[in-house]
Amino acid sequence: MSAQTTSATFVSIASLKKGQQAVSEVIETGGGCGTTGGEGKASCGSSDGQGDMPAEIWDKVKNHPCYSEEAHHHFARMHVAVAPACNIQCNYCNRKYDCSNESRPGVVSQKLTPDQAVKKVLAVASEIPQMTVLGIAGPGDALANPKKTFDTMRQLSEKAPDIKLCLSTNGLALPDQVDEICKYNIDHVTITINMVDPEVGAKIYPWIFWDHKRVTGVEASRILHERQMLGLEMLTARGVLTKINSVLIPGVNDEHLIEVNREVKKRGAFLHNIMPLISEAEHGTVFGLTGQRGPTAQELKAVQDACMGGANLMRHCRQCRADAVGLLGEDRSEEFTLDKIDAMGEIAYDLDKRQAYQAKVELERQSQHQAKVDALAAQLDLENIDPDMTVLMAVATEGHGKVNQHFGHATEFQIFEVNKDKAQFVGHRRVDLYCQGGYGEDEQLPSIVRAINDCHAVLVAKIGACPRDELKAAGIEPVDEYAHEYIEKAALGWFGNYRQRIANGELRHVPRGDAEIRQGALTGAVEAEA
Ligand code: CLF
Ligand code: SF4
Repeated sequence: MSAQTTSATFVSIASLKKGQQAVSEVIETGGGCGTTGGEGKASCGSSDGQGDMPAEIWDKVKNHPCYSEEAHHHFARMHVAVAPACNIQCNYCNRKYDCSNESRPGVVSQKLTPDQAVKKVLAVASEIPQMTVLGIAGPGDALANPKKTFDTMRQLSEKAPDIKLCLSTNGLALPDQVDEICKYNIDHVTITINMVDPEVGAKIYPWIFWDHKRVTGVEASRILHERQMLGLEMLTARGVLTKINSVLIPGVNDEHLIEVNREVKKRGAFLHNIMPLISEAEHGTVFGLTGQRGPTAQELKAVQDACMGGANLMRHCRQCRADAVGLLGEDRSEEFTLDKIDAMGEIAYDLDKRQAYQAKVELERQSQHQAKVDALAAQLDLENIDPDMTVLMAVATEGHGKVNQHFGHATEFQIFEVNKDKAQFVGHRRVDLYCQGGYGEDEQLPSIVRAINDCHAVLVAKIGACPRDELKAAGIEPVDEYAHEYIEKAALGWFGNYRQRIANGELRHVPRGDAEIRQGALTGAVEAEA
């Protein structure tokens, strides 16, 4: 039976809770958020600020939108697609498929030479001063294309010294390239690690290209695994911050990712990013064609929650295109095509202007943090209300950490887990655009509801009567009273009011169901542009 057609939940939450205990028992404690990995915080350096993190580490993560959840509301990243080749095959990858409205790894509209890439970075940096990080993430493997990757990095370390350099790799070539990585001050390296057991790996990787030949089966995964672990240990020893990306494939490596989390934590990984498998037949991947499904929202969260206590978790990944530009969750790559960059003429790299802008962003970020602290302090203890009551809330935002987007303009909702002691980002949900050409598209509403069906409320800057009614009918409260407030302040404000209404007998708290993780391109957005 195809995995796509079964409704079975592969991830048993009860069994994962047992796994979590195992993680806590086995892991030796690392040094907080140091280079030796942290303690299962939701996202290192997130909304709790520097905390106990050493200053030199905080300096590396505070403006990196992937390494700090808080930073991702304010700072942008860009990728340059200079690395087309790959040295392994993953069953979830097909780099031939491209759609300009598709957001997932391996997808790219224009491949670049290093010189074109450098020009593009300088152009973007002059237009988007909050762009702080340049990453090379494919469309193949950054380190399977070492000449192109390091030529780009070398030029940028000279011409744009304030931009942090970052790369992403499957790890096969990593041990051979650690010296080059350090030579160009590439402070952030992501390794995709989906298994630590080659038997599991054989279900994900049909082959690798190693020692001038193709190796298949369990042997291929054994070699890949050993190279990944060695590369990770070498980077940790050199003080490079490492993030591990793992693709959650239901029925293949779901519970196994707890062991992956434990092993990478032991070897000094700074962050662990557990992402849902994206799998559609139209992508032409092995998993897409064989009907292997991705996880539901609850299955993803169950594995992530079970890993709390291991390496720090990243939950705000947007599974970016290899040519993405902008804040995570937005994509401005269409504004920076090669012909548009050529039309810009000579590009001036104005470091002072960039630094002045980033200082302003830092102030905004501090006021967001203070607003959250104040909102938490204002939460009341209420009689007859479970002090542990926790809800999920969806938020429409276009950045700056505020509730500042109309319901109809959202192509994703950020998901916050809220109780009286926290308002914490725990994920995002992509949705088709509701408002198309100035009109609400009611056919999109059921899919939007399914995407946020586990939420009690949705915070928006504005919402029309029709979606408002449909959301209410589905048991999700539409909330526009907190338009343009900081997200955590708004979420805690609504939650305090919600608890009060329950205490007054106006409402009954009812748990919500599961939600769908949106697969494939955002078709609504395509139609809107047509
Ligand atoms: Fe790019 Fe990756 Fe660097 Fe970030 S992305 S190379 S660490 S700058 Fe970030 Fe995008 Fe997720 Fe990657 S949201 S896919 S984790
Ligand atoms: Fe595709 Fe990356 Fe896997 Fe290579 S390592 S096959 S580029 S997903």
